[in-house]
Amino acid sequence: MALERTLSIIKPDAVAKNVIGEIYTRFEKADLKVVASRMKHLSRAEAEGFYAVHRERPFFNALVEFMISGPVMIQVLEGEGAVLKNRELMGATNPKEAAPGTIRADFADSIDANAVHGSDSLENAAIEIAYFFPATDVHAR
Ligand code: RTP
Ligand code: MG
Repeated sequence: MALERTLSIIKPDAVAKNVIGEIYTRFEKADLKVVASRMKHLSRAEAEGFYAVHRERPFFNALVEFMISGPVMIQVLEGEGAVLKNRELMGATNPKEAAPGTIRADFADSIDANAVHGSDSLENAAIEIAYFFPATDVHAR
């Protein structure tokens, strides 16, 4: 499997619950390295741009409102098969359907407040990483 990078966001609900460290520990135990990170309170325009693929979906406004409700922790994760590995660590979008032991099963409250975002493909990972980080702020190690 190839070395990949993926974009992860710890959403406002999980930041408010003070579980940034617990979630980072899961990345580390899965051999994913944090190669960039930044806490940020997204503007409405930033959140709308980030989730632009969902603009026509019925949940778009609720999603944007939630994502700007407090600061988020944004990171680039690097590792073998990082995109799929991070999605597996996250669990299903709806925490009620997330497998036991996944981040969403353990920390998420609802399909809206679901603790984490992760890129869903290598192609989207590159787009999402560039959305938040200039190349000089991502550190190979
Ligand atoms: P994310 O992009 O945040 O990592 O989540 P995801 O890939 O698992 O899910 P996605 O389909 O990309 O949806 C983005 C976020 O929109 C909310 N959502 N609500 N009510 C609904 O049916 C519904 N579907 C999606 C979720 O908060 C999801 O994380
Ligand atoms: Mg998604």
